Amino acid sequence: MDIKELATHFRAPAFPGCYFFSFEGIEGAGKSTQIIKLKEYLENKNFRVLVLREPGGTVFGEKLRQAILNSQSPIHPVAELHLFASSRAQLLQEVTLKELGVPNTVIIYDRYIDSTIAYQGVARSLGIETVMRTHLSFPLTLTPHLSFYLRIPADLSHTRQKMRNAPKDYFEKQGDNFYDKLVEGYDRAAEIFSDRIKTINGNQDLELVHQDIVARVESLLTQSQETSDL
Ligand code: T5A
Repeated sequence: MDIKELATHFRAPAFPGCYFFSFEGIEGAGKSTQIIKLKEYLENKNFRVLVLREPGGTVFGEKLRQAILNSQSPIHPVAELHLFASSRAQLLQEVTLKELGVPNTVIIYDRYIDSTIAYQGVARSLGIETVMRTHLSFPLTLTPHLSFYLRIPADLSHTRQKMRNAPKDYFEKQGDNFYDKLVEGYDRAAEIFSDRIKTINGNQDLELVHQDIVARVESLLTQSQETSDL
């Protein structure tokens, strides 16, 4: 099976009137900032919005998050891959699938499988195919309806990280080359999942970023409405 064929095994959950979105990008791309703005926008349209983060979102997932991001010693890339996939499977099963059964719900993930493709698949050199194969069992085959990849260059990530002035976590300690590979990894993911992943310029005023995201969301909502009217 090649990558294109592997990609056909992944699909969005079918809960009419409910949506699953994810935000992607390197550190400082603006994911958390834009998630807050999109949540508010959708709540004003009377959606029930839940924000979940990866790794994390469940008691088990938060333990994994602490173990990875606070690690003082190197973690083998294969171990990283399986730890992130474990947190993801638990979150999908314990929270996401249940909550999407409640009408009018939108689930927003702060990072999902495209992070694993970029970080473990490309930057850690495990290969995109390896990451996709690890996700072939349900519920890991579920994908968001739309993923917003906030694209910024590596040097802007460093500038924004410095401005935040917080202690560096496990991945933030990696060098420039690592961040260039992450951008390459996300670009590859956006090519493979071109219907789902929307690349947004994250290096513009945050209101303009928000407007680009809202335009994509509105287009999906209109399309879903037209389909349900048929
Ligand atoms: N990971 C995760 C993997 O390796 N594999 C996986 O499968 C998964 C799921 C998680 C780490 O785990 C790794 C990747 C990560 O290293 P995290 O803390 O969840 O870490 O994620 P981070 O990316 O580290 O979160 P950040 O807070 O750094 O980035 P955000 O959320 O993208 O950025 P945000 O919104 O906090 O903004 C950063 C700063 O920039 C400003 C904001 O005000 C803020 O100060 N900003 C802008 N400034 C100007 N213009 C704009 N348009 C701006 N947008 C934001």
